[in-house]
Amino acid sequence: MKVDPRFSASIEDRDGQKSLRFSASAETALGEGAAPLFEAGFSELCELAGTPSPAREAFADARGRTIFSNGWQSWCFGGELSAGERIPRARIVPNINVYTDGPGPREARGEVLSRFLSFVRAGEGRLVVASVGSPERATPPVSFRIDRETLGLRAELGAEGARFAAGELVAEIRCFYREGYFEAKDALREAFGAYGHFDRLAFLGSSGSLVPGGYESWYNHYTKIDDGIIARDLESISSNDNLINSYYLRRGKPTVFQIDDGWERAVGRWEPDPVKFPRGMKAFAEEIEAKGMIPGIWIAPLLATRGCAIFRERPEWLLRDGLGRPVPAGLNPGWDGVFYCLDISIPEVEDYLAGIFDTLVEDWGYRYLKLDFLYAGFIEGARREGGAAYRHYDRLMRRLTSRTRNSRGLGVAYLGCGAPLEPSFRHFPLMRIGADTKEKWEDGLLKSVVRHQGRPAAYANLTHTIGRSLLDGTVFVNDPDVVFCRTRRMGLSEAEKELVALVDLMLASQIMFSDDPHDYGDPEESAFTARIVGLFDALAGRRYGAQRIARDVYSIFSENGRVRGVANLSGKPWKAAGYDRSAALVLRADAVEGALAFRPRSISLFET
Ligand code: 9PG
Repeated sequence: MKVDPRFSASIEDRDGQKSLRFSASAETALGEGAAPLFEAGFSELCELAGTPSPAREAFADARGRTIFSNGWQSWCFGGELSAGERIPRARIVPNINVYTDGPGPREARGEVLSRFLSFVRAGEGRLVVASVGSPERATPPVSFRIDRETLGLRAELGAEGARFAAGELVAEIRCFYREGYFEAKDALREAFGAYGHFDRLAFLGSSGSLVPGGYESWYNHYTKIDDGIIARDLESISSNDNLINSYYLRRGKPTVFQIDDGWERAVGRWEPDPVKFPRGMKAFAEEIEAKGMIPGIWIAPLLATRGCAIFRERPEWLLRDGLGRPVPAGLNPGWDGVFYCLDISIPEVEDYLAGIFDTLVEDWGYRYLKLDFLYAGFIEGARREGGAAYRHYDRLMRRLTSRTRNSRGLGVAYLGCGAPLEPSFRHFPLMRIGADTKEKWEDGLLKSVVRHQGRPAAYANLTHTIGRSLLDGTVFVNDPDVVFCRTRRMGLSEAEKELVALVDLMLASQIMFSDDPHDYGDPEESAFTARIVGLFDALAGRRYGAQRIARDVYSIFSENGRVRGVANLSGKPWKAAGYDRSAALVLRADAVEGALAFRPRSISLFET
């Protein structure tokens, strides 16, 4: 192992894993760009992790192995890549890359860039590396660069502008080999066990099977919400057999009712839109609470659009480049086009945001806060107070999420979205781990022309939800985004909706929907909803895993081995033998020559 001379390394055994601890050799200031941390050959890593020799041989076959690539933030790709597969960078619309690029150089040809953690898998064997940092003090985000041919590893820190005292811990990396999906998962959970960060979500679900659920307004009304629409959805959610009422409310499970983007005057001006919400937002929180639900609200605290007051009144709060120009933080046709962000190194910005959170939680009564577009905290720019972005981000997010109970003693939860994964997990155990679901399978323009990996589309969403399932219950309580039961304003087929619902239940930990409960009740929707509730009941209470079998095809399995199946996200049937039709819980497959052909864009499950 080659360690950068600025750092010294020690290796210890912890939880049956190797813990590589790196600290600053002397007082150190990091300049521009990513700082190399260490390099190791694959055989060294295998040695460290105690990899048995048959597994090493299996890893040596480049076509039989996959490498896990974990993108920087929630909407980025996360999943296993085979030889030759790459995640494209967006083109034509450069501001799309602002969403997905993290700190440091882009992925080079011949390497897989994975943030925070990665693994190489051959068969059931996984060699895992994960940056666990320290619960005491935030450490910089770590990027792993894995040579696709040799599997050699380079790790680097995203800590531009950071200063470390002599002896200060800069990274703790865990390295282990495990055979089996659940074995790897358990080891990952132990690696992050010291954080105890799931405790703060206990009020959202009975411990053990923590599955928050509820309604959110985005994937139906989008920004076109108002007092009347929300009031109607709130009124109807408990009055018919819609999914949330059937599976959560009537059963007395904690249920969220969350108002999404569209309530605010402008993104960056966090006051109720006086035309759409003339009564303000407090009344809703009270009404939601009175109906026995947890009031939720969306906010993108770090953003500023041209239409918001900050832009005119506090121009000095905007993040600027070296020439003093505001730095674009992305592009959203639904708002003002290009938007900008705040300089979170400025203490007054922090106080201002903390004041807004006081209002949301204490004055208005919201208890489920969806903090969106958090990647903006890491955008490159000339921060007024200097220093490393990760420290400013950590300080600010710690403060904004510090209230875990309101003054009435009721629990408060925070959902991270569009958030840099490693810097966020300690503050946001509840985390969006993929692109938006969207009520259509694919977005042709964003996929093929722009090549946006985080495009809202069911296909991208499912790929990420399956791909990041190992992180669910270990690093995060994975929010897979919404499921759909509705038939109106719907571009997904019944089999696609079923695929989304079952993947979300089995491989992630939150079930939200955006259907209009007011509209509920056409026979197709009612029958589908009842069937999904039945399947949720039949499948609940077990742990599930998923593993890539081929491009866009995954095997699904329960820990006890009784449930097995195939999720086929590809556009072609997938043929496989060894499944018994008569044992099907869900069958979207046709018999062919002694095997089954699993239909495109569907899931089939069997129980023995
Ligand atoms: C509100 C929405 C919803 C949604 C969030 C987020 O990469 N993109 O182009 C992109 C744009 C918007 C977006 C996600 C990705 O949606 O995930 O749940 O809250 O904001 O504006």
